[in-house]
Amino acid sequence: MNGAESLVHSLIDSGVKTVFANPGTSEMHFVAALDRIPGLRCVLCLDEAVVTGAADAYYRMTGEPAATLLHCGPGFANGISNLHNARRARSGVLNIVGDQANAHVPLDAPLTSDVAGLAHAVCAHVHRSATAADVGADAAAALAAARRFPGFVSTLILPADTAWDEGGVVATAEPPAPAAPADPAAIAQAAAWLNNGKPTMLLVGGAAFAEPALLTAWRIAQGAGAKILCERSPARMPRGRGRVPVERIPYPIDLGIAAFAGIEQLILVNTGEPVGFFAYPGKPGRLYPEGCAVMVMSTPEQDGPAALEALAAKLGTPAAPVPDPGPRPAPASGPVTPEGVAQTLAAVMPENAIIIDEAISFGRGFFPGTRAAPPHDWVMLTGGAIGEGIPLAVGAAIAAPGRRVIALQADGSAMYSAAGLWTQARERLDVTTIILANRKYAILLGELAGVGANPGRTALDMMDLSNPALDWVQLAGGMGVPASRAENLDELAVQLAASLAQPGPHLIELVIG
Ligand SMILES: Cc1ncc(C[n+]2csc(CCOP(=O)(O)OP(=O)(O)O)c2C)c(N)n1
Repeated sequence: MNGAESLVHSLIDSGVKTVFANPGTSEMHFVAALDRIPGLRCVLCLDEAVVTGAADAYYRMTGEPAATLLHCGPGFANGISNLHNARRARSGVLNIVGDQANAHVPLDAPLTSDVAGLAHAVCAHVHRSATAADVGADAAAALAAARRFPGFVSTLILPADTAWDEGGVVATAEPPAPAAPADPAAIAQAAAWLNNGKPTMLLVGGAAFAEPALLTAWRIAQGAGAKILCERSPARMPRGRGRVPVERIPYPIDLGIAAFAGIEQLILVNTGEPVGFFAYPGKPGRLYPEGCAVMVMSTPEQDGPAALEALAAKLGTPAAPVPDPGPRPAPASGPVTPEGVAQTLAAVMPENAIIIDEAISFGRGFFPGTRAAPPHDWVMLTGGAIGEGIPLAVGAAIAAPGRRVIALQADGSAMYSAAGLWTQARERLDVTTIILANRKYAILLGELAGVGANPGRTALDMMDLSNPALDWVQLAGGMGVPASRAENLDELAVQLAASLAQPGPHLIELVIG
């Protein structure tokens, strides 16, 4: 058995099921081993940002790391922005990066680069195999690192000789340890704060989004008369009918600060301190008021759901029904507005849909309008590195067959990883992408004003995508994804319903005037 074969056997024996891949010469023995040893679904992606974004979504939907196959430092670097997003989502991802054979590194051939240096920027675990005999155990260790609660990005660098040399030894990853419990003293302190009558907020994130933890958090807040908010960009949040109406920290700095106004005590549950997405001249970096007391009830690495249960028990919080969001709306009609898109979405999305949200500025109002939709999961861009929506849709559809994926996709962000549409077509994935075609970097126009910069012609041109206008119907069609264009909400409703009734991918270019 060579090193590559030991790697494939070790992955399969350790429970890995899926590889998102963009291979090169140094990975040929690994690719050949994938061929010989059945058991892994291999998904070809035509850009590494698609590979890594798909792996991120796969973890968010299954709680199990997928493997990625990346080519040398440059291939890894192409995928780094979505590994950054995966790190922010606390997703477990196992990267396998082929590299120059160990003896070839000193010759400084063209693709030789500092893979480990690049990997350390986004990974919790980085290891380079020394010999074929090490590869199996190294893979098992890297996988165990990716699975550590709540999930980490992990990289195994596989020099070509360690793949082709004989002497591979199969190894199996140790199962992950359960999440560490929160400190009982922290839970007691949170209970005391919620009982002392001061204005208090629960800020919830990460693992505490899992049902029923979010319901428990909401019940606690209702019972104690506290406010509740969730982190700005949830990795995955259960939403729709029967789910609790928890709002996100707003993106614009002034709204973010306003959301915390008057709060004197802030309790963090599986999330960090709330801070501005960026610094703005003359504005605070932290969103909560000066003098507000802050405590960590559970860190993102601790068992937030159990901590919330313990807190509810300590407080004697009664069960509370989830508020009725009212009747499911009918599809909206007329000119395109964010509220209208949300209404149409709520009207036509199927039960148990997965919503991918890289809607950027246009999507800020989508939460309230989708409360009366059937139960669904909402998956967001977590790390602010745009260009993950289309890859997330790929990974979610592969992770959750039978569930419809609807991607709300801003046009500028879509261009970074549009190649993912090809994988959607090739794998016949049930994904409907709605391109929000405002033909500009609208969010940056707001940011220009926000930082107090001068909006001259050159600056405005840097945010204009209308010259030439992108033709998404042709772009999608050229990659095998059937597409249509909607100019108003009536056309959106018809095209969306038609796409949901058919298997396979579809793209709707929604023109925003
Ligand atoms: C990887 C990366 N590159 C650049 C940026 C800076 N950036 C933030 S938003 C944005 C434009 C987004 O435009 P679009 O996706 O069309 O959404 P809209 O602003 O129109 O809502 C850019 C370029 C970023 N956040 N991440």
